[in-house]
Amino acid sequence: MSDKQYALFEEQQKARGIDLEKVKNKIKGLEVETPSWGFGDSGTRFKVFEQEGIPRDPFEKIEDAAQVHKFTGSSGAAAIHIPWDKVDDYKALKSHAEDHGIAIGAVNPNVFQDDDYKFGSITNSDPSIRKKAVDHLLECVDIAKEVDSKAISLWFADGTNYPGQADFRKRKNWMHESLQTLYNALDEDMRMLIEYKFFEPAFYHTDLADWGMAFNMANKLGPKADVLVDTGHHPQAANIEHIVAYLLDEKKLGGFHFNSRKYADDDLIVAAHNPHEIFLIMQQIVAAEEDGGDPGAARTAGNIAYMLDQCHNIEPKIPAMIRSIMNVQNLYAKACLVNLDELREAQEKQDVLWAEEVVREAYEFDVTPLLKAVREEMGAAPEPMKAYRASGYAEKILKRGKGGAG
Ligand code: AOS
Ligand code: ZN
Ligand code: ZN
Ligand code: ZN
Repeated sequence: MSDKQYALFEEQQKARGIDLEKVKNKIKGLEVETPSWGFGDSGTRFKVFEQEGIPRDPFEKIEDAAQVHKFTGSSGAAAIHIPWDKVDDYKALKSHAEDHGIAIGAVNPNVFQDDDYKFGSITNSDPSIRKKAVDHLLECVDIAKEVDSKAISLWFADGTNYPGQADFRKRKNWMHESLQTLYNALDEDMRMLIEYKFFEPAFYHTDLADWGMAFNMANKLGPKADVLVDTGHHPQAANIEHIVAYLLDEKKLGGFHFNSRKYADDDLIVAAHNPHEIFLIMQQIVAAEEDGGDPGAARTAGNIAYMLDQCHNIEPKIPAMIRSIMNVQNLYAKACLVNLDELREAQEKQDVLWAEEVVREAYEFDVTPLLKAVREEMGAAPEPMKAYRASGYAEKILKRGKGGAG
């Protein structure tokens, strides 16, 4: 049955001038990292509901992340968060990941959970606290080198709650100084991804509030620094695909934290609420990839670190990750179906409705047969959610009990 559906789909796309083999290869090349912290117990400031079967340590988090890869074939790395994932032997963690068929992805320093960081970490007016934070960043670079990760992923809670509380300009300079120290410690083939967020936990100002500030910082630091776009970190109605296109053109788009939100930084399953937005983001990426020959050409998909950053506080973690990966693939696949020649022509003719239609047409295709075919060819499960459900893994991990790692 699936063969028949795929044959029909193939015929339909051929007639539109779409090279499906190329599309398939692009989808196969799309890797989305899972966050180790997304497998632990998490919640809101009101309640953390403990689930049964939560990993008890970083090793078990890696095992769960490997399940996501096993069924989707597209999530070959898991990002770690230090000290949440602190272990005595990082080499052992790396080989544990490899034994389970995945790699360690981005290393995320944590400079927001100690009491010392109440008034900031790398922007704190107290030099000894800035030093403590920078030392932790440097420790994370060492860890990255040990686990052979090429990316340090940075998010800072630093900010203030009240006007007058601190000096914005001083803090900006402390931020630069601290990040420069981190930058200098990176090997040539490593990079740092700078994430921005406009509010929370600070509610008046955040030191890296938007993409412009992160971009400026990354530019000042140099080629090893890029911007990380978390889809939940913008004011409502921000045009994220425009930001993405801008950063692509500047060759400063380092990666993504994918999630969806309705109100704030809700960290829900990606595309649960914003499928069209993710599609339009992907469309900008695909278009930039295809413009590869131009001087303003974007990075290829392989150089963008696609990551999930989600907090599943009521749903089981592993299938929520699988669903998220499937949603990203679905929307990327649709983006690959935009007929770019037609789009260019419509744009040149300034035909507003035609251009809009060319983009919309791709979004409206059902890409299920295509994704099933791709997964089959990759040796993954054609229907990952069903396959995971049938695998018995969810039942097997119940023996871990409650009270797993946070
Ligand atoms: C926080 O809002 C950021 O999205 C971080 O990327 C991430 O969620 C955090 O580092 C994990 O707590
Ligand atoms: Zn994030
Ligand atoms: Zn988020
Ligand atoms: Zn966030």
